[in-house]
Formats: sequence, C-alpha cells, structure tokens
Amino acid sequence: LLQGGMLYPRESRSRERKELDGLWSFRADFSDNRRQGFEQQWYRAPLRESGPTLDMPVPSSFNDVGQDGQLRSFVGWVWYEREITLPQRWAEDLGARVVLRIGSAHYYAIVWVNGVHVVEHEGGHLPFEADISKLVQSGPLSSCRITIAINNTLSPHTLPPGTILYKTDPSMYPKGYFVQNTKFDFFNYAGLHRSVVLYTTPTTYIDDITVTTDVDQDIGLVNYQVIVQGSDHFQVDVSLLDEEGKVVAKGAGAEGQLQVPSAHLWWPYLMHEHPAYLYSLEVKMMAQTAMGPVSDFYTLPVGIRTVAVTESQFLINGKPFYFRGVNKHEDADIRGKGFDWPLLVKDFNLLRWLGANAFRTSHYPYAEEVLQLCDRYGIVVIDESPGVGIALVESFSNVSLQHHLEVMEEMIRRDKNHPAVVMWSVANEPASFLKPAGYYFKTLIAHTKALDPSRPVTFVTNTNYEADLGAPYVDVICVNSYYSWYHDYGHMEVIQLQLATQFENWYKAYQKPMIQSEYGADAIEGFHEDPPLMFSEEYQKGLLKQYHVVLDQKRKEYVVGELIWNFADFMTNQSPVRMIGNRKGIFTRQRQPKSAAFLLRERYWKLANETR
Ligand code: BDP
Repeated sequence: LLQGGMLYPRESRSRERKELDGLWSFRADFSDNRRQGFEQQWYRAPLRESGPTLDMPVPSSFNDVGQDGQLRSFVGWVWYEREITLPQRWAEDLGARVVLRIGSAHYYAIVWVNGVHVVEHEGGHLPFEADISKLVQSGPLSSCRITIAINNTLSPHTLPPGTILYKTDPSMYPKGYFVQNTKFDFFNYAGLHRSVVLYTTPTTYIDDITVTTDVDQDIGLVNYQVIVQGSDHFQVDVSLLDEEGKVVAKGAGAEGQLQVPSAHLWWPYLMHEHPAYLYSLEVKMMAQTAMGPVSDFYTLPVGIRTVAVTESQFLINGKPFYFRGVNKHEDADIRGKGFDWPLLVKDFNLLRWLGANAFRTSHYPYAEEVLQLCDRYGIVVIDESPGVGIALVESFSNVSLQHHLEVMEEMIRRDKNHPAVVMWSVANEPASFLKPAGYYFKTLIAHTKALDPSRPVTFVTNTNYEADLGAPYVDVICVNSYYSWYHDYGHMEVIQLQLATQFENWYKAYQKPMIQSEYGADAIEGFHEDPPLMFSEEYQKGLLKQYHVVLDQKRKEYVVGELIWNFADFMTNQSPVRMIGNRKGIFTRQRQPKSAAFLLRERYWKLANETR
C-alpha cells in the first residue's frame, strides 16, 4: 500500500503556498535515442547552457502552443526547468518542511532540484510530491532550480496503454521510424497539465485526513481519521463548522465520530432548495518536539451524505437519484489538457444551464479544482481511472494489473473526501471478453472496495452482456452504445428496438441498476440536413431523441442515468473518421451550443422538475 497522504495544498496559519505557474524553459530531446538529455545531464546546469530553449507555459500541454508540427506529435523526453527564489524564512526556518508538488506530469516524470534527483512518478493524471527541505536549507542559496523531464511514451503496461510501432520497410519509411499507437479516442497531450506548487508545513504535520459520513434519523455522522507524521507525541483536536462559521461538533483524538443534530445534508444540484451544503472540518495538531511546541492546521470541506445501490436504484441520502449528465474531457484549444480557470467556470455554467446534475471523468481523473467545484455546486461525479483502451492481452498481465492497483490507490487517496464523488469507475471499454479479464476485474474491483468501502464501483463496458467477464463484479452496469452511428449508419429507425434489447438483456442477466454511460453522434456545427444526414445537427438531435424514448421507459424500472457522449468536441489522433477531432460534443470545442444542446437542456430541466 501507498505511504503518506496527498492532501490538497491549502494555506493555513501553519502553511504557506507558492504557485510556479507561468513560463518555464523547455526543450524536447529530438536526438535519435531521445536520451541525449540524460547522457549530457541537462539537469546539472541551467538548461540554456546545454542548448536552445523555448518558453513553455505551465499549466498547458506543450503540443499546440507552437508552430512546429514535429513538436506537436513528439514522442519521447521533454525537459522543463524553472529557477525560483524562495522566501528567506523558508530557507532559514529549520522547523519548516518545504514540499514540491506536481499536480500532473504526463506520462512519466523525473524531478531534480539544484541537480539532485528528488522523485520519479509514473502516470499522467495524479499528483506526486517530494520533501525538498534539506536541499533548500543546506546551502547559502535561497534560489533553487527545478528540472522536470517528462516522457509521454505509452506502452502495453502504462495506463492508458499504448504501443510503439516500428515501421521497418526501408522503401516506405526512413531508418528508425516509429509511431505511437493507442486504442483510445483522444489526443495524447503531454506536459505539465496542472500547477506545480511549493508549500510548507511544520516538520511534525498533518499528513492525511479521511472522512466518511452517514446519517441516522436527522443526525449527521462524520467519521474522521487524522494521520500525523514527524512525531509520536501529538494531540489532535477537530471542530466541525457550519456554513455560518458556527461550531456544530467537536472531537479530540486522531480518530473519532462527530454527531451533527439536524444536519444539513449534501444534496445534488436541483434536488433540494439548499444543495451542496458543505461543513468545514478544522483539524488542529499540537506536538512537543526537540525544537519546542509545534502546531499544524488544516481545514477540509465536508459534505454529509450517503450513497447506496439496490437492485434497481442508485440512492443518495436514501432518495432515488437519476444521473442527468455528460461525459467530459480535459480539452480545449491551444492549452490542450492544461488546467484553465476561465474554461472550468464556463463548463460549470454550461452544466447548470443544461440542468445536468452529474458527469463522468472520462477517461482519467480530472484536476482537483474540478472536484472542489463539484462539491460546491452539487454536481455528482463518477470518478474514472485512466484505465481506457485496455485492449491487448499484455495489458491484462500481472505487471499491468499491479500498476492499475497502484493507480487506484493514488486516485482514492486523492479523491476520497469529495462528497461529489459517488462512484469509482476503474476502466472504460476494456476488452473484458478476453480470458484474463475475469481475474483482472475481480482483483481490481475487490481492491478498490477494500480501499474505499463507502462507494460503489463500476467499469464502463461495450462488451456483449454474455461475453463480459468483468460485469459480475460491478455494482452498477454502465453500458456504452452507438446505435445508428458505428453500425446501421443512417438508420435511426432501429435505435428503439436495439436499445430496449440492450437494457433488457443486461438487466435479466444481472439485476443491477444500469446507466447509459455513452451514446451520441458526431455533428459539425452549422451543417444542416433535413431529412437528417449523418454529421448534421439534425441527425445528432434525431438520434438523441430516439434514445430518449427508450430511456424514458426504462428509467421507470432500473435505468438510473444517462450520460451524453460528449459535453464538447475534443481533439483526437488524426484518422479518416475524425474531422479535426471527435465532433460528438453537444457544444463545440469553443463551448458554443449545437442544436442538440437545446434539446438536452429541455429534457434535463423537465426531468429535474419531475424529481424535485
Ligand atoms: C467510445 C469511447 C469514447 C469515444 C467514443 C466515440 O469510450 O472514448 O470517443 O466511443 O467513438 O467507444 O466517439
């Protein structure tokens, strides 16, 4: 199991935070073996001394900010560097712990500080950190140089998996020619996608907090556990504050249960007149150390709610919940997968305009700031791992499974305290009909449940119900289907029959609640054809309407949600079926509505009003 917590870096009376967003120095290693940077030790001296550098914004993907097609499709190591000046007090205060935290580096990262190797991390969507106190406190320097080498290569054992294909026919390809192949449908953007921050804590500090909640009559129960590092002799006090700042419960000790009479529950958007109620858990740690008394403070938002699954329902606070939602991507013009506040706020405004109450983080964990806004707005989340495109037998091997188990540990460690997260999705459209898939999903789902017994677990399937070897282990059946798009093209008249059959077959086999976790059609904004033709706005709308007829029948029985594919158009690899990306968005990539957005808006508000 993973060591240590991964609390979101927040300021407090005992903690400071410094963001390293902005321009970094950058170089892609175009040498034949892509290893020149290591051979010449580019981390030993400022990057500009080993050759020319580019200015690279952070956070951002590196692919789309330049005019160089070679860099856009680069596969291999890229180097980022930033020199910073630390506050003198950080360097002088031996009671301070200085931590470097990288929100996301896609895919494999190696980090040096002042030329000293401090940490490596595999996986592009989850944070990692290094305690760099010794390095910044050892010299006369109050400046430090951070070097991050990042490799975007995907192999059968990475998550998501990929393969490097060498093309060896000398009559067709130059010597050493290779391409990166993947089985997933989005562009493999890379770089520093989220903020890099430095933060401080005392040397004895709150390392992790875990909160789970329950409800007994009208009493909210908040179970908490605090992990402290740095000393065995400490005291922990916690207080729970309501939205007015009034203390409603207090506790002492590193573990316990707080009781909140007449608790305000955390409800999804439009399900209650005061949705998304958040308390604040103020944690205070006091320790006696060789250097004297030390205290640390951390405040965690807490939503009190319950989640449960029956044979045919998904319950939040005991009430049937219907996912009126979307699938998203972290994707936009120029910045690629780089975190961007204006984009994020726009997306949430669009979600609420739609009347949506949920989304799935297809197909990887999103930035923590996204989940924080979901907590605040009551947008329910199916939190998905980067297990997308698991298609080759090799990707079901023990090596791959081991890594997937670790990714679930990292993901749950980061996201466990968000009330908005109501279910884990361990994968999307794996080849779950392959023989090793049974053992793979049995182990993966059991591990996920052991890490977090409080939430249901699923994976999203497009395998036939009779062939799926992973489905027996999920709590909710999530099915993707593209009737009248990837087959029976142009024949919307078959959708109702095929969709009804899909639901009935699965339900008969498993008696578990079901979610239509993807459906949709490509439409190029401004293309109009009536009668509808594929790729027109009318076809996208028409196809959705056919799905809705059946969803309206089955949601009275056991269908508990629908998630459109996709919220917005997004970039993919180039291929003859992709016209500058995937166009199944109901919004364009620039977040302007297509006709289907208005259709969905009408539907979601109608559904919201029925269940309010
Ligand atoms: C599904 C995938 C999704 C794709 C979508 C599509 O889960 O990632 O983008 O189909 O083809 O198979 O549009």
